[in-house]
Amino acid sequence: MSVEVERKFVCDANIQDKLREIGAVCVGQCQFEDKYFDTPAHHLTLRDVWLRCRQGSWELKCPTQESGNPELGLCSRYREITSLPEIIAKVEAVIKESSGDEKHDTEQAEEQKKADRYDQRAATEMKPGKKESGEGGFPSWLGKLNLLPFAVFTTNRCSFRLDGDTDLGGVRVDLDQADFGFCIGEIEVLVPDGEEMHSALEKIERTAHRLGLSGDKRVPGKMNVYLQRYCPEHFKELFNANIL
Ligand code: V4E
Repeated sequence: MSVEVERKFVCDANIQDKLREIGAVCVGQCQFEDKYFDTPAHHLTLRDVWLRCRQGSWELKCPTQESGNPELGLCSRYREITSLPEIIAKVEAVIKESSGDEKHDTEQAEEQKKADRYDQRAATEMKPGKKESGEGGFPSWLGKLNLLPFAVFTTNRCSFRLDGDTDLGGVRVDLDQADFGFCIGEIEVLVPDGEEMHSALEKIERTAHRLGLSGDKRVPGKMNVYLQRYCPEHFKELFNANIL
């Protein structure tokens, strides 16, 4: 398990030239589809927990204890889980914890209505017979946990590494172009779980400085913009809960 520390930035037209000027090397381009899942009542995203299937591989991003640490500044920090049994166990625990043991009947009925609407939407939106990981459509654990897709988009990514530069080893810069017409850059360092993040934050800061990034505000990511455009109610809920 590793922890991803990253800072997003708005890219201008010269970003690739600037990256090369500071010694970054393009290590490849790829395209991937992300499909994000949650319960109809948004038990996961309201806890800042993000479950996605990227090109058939499951990934879960969870906040760490330090996610609210002011030292993070413009950076964010998430634990990434990629082992499916661990993902299922964590998702189950988060849903259980956030739905609580007791629910009023009206609340349950409302949730069921939402689930039915969600089911109908998923049934019409998802292509029948499309493979997710096993044979024939969605894996059964998704159904058991009442998880349905709420966002699907494709990203074209160009990745750079700064490994040649001794003081910036391990820094990766991704330039993402999402298919809904949104571009974003990310400076990212992976830190083994349990290790301190101070040097990762310093490397990110130095890279941002060398790239001439001057903004002092957090930059919205792909999901932020996607939800704002296509799922405004979900976005409002997360915004009001200070998640986005
Ligand atoms: C953690 C999170 C989400 C999951 C997607 O994370 P992100 O790093 O934005 O996506 P991507 O495609 O770059 O993943 P990678 O390839 O790097 O693994 S969606 C929303 N969040 C929360 C969040 C937040 N609150 N603030 C910021 C700046 N980013 C993400």
